[in-house]
Amino acid sequence: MSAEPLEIHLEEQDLARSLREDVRVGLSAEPKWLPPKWFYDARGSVLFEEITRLPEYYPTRSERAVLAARAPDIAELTRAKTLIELGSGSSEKTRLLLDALTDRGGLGTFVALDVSASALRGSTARIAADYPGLRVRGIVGDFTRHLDRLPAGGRRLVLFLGGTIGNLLPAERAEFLGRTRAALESGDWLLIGTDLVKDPSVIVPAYDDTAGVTAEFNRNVLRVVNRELGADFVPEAFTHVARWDATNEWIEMRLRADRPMRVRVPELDLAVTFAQGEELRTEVSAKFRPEGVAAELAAAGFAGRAFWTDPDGLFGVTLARA
Ligand code: AVJ
Repeated sequence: MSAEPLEIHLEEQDLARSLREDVRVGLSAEPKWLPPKWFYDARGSVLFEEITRLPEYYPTRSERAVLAARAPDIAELTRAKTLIELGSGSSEKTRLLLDALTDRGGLGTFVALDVSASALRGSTARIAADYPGLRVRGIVGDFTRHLDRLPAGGRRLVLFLGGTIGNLLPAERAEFLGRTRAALESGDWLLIGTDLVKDPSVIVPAYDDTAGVTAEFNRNVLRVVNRELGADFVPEAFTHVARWDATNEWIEMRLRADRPMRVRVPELDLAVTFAQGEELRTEVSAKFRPEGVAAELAAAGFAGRAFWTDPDGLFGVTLARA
């Protein structure tokens, strides 16, 4: 079966409006920041896929190890009829679950929701080609805003993998989990991947690789703002910074201005100045403790059913019931 045409819930205009708003607010703030969602244009999505194959970037491999070992258990426990992946990207690890759920029988529909139309188009087409008989739907949308658009009914299992929940700030996480719970019915399931707190000597290189791919990924947000809003950022004049925040237990990616700069954003009628050494925060990637994950899920109305890690204990996957 071929994938159905993408359902576009994030209209181009809508996307453009939220980018403008985010850039206006973030670049006017002190300290300056931009939300990580804007990394993922076509080039950013390719760079992210490259990151997942870097020797230093353990989260993808570790999560894959958990899913490879536990997919049959997850299929058995949930008996899902509908698999919904939020922030799906390439949906590569999802195949482990698709395999287990189709082996078990009963899976009818796969739904992928992502802000990146390019990533979604590729992933839904490949999955539709490889899983004949499965209904495959791609929804271009923002998982913080479009949860109400998910298909109703049918013993649903929602996947939120990759540790992407760590890119939300604690208050945003609580809101996201609450909305996810509200979008589900009692008895539906949530499978969520969380990178775990560990020695920063392991975490920092994962966000500051020697090949410089993460640095390019980081600078890509400036290219997106240049292209979409006519800004004149010089990406090469910013140094990639990855810093572990021990208090918040998260890593931050920043872009540090190498020299004083004045950047114009014509579409916003905005000019911003950077002092030499000034840093723009582009991403927070929180790391979790098992008890913290359990508490946040419980606060949102989920009941934890299982928590698994890879053999090295780097990454956690939690199965919870609505
Ligand atoms: C989107 C959560 C999988 O925070 O680790 C990778 C994005 N940023 N390298 C993460 C990312 C820098 C990533 N996730």
